[in-house]
Amino acid sequence: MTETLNSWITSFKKNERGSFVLEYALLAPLFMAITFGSIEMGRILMVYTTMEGAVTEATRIAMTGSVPEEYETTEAYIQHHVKQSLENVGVDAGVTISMKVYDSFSDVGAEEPYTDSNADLSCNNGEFYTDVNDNGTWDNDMGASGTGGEENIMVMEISVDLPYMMKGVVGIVSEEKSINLSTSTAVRNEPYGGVAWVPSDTVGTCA
Ligand SMILES: [Ca+2]
Ligand SMILES: [Ca+2]
Repeated sequence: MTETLNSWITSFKKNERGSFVLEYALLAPLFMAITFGSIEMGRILMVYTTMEGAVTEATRIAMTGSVPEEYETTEAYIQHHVKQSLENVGVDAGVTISMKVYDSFSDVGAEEPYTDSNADLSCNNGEFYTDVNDNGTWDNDMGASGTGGEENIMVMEISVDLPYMMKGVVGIVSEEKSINLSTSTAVRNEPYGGVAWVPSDTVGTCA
């Protein structure tokens, strides 16, 4: 009886080991996907936090209209600061920095006004438009490039096309090779006594 019991226990242990190996084989890929996925998520979060820090610092400088030493313009400092911050977390490509200036918050992202004579909701057919940003063409966003002058509204946007580090793991759930991260902020420049940017009232015609 004891022998039978012992042999049964031995066989149960063997089975248990076999079942452990099987379970491990099934769970290992999942466990690795979770581990590497967490590393990837951590990296994305780190880059995003860096972008937010950079946009805050860049806006803080631009708002005061001051040009930090060793730089010719505020824009040059911002470009350098943002790129340097991102390089520190391993991002040296795919970075876009956009600085746009507007006359008021309500103008942010708005199109240049035009007379829609043929009522087709697009500027065409020789219709007149106001070239607010003075670039010689009708735009669906009237923002002029740059940080503007005192009391102007400035919108700063940083976007990064970040290639996945763990493409193999991400490939299980997505075919995308990179993730697009973007952060922006809109502020009113301080009345620092400089010259304000003024919207242009030049009239153009749409083709
Ligand atoms: Ca039209
Ligand atoms: Ca324009």
